[in-house]
Amino acid sequence: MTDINPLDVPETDPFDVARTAAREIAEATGIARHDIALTLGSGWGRAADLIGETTHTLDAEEITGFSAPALAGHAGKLRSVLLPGGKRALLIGARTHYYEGHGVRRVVHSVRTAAATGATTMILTNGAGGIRETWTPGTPVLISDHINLTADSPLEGATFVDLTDLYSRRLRDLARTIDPTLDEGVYCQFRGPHYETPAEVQMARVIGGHIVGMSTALEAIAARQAGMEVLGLSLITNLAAGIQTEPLSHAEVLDAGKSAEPVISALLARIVAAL
Ligand code: 8IG
Repeated sequence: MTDINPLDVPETDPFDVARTAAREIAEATGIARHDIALTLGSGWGRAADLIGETTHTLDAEEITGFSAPALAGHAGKLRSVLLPGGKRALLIGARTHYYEGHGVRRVVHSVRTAAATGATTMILTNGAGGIRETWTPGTPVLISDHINLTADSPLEGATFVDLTDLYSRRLRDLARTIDPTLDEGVYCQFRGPHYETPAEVQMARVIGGHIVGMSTALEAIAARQAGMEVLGLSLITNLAAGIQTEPLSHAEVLDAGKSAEPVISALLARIVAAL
């Protein structure tokens, strides 16, 4: 671990950095290969304890390319978890958001590292705002597709990657065998960190969005580039600005996440067990 993050050096290959990080994870855990990776966003953290037996917990900062957590409540830990069926999951509790301004390489480093550990399934979870009035705070929703409003991409150069069925239909169907009431919608990634104006939420609605958030779309693109199958889940912690009449507060968002956490974490654990 040096002071300079190698991802910030333009001539460094970010995939080399991810391979180095994966090697360090393998050395620190003694686990040569992980099968599944999960990024646990706000509201989903409790799933870490329900999915299986955590055999190793690492400080993400100790691993090449990862940064210190920007936000209290976003624990910067990586865990290796033994699933009941014998598979290995890498739990990423160390999300770097685009709004932190460290560049998109750092945003997707955890996904690329997960792929380099061998993971072929990437489960991306987040807390987000809902545009559909029927989604009360605490509702988990499957991501069916996304609209990337960051005007950025994790792909560099002339790298043309198809994003059809990015959020795997197979995995969405599998999730609905666990909870048939799961609804789904299109996730709009805004840059943040401000929440949207009500006018921006109306724009998102008109262009086909149902969920507004500040993560996940860029990560999903990187996961697809790495050849992983992606499952996306949003916890609706608030109705988006203007859909709900009261102003949004980060405290309320955290509260909604806390009360929904046991239910959605149990749901996620059952989905992982069915993979
Ligand atoms: I939690 O309403 C959460 N994250 N962009 N908008 C955006 N991100 C969010 C929101 C929201 N709620």
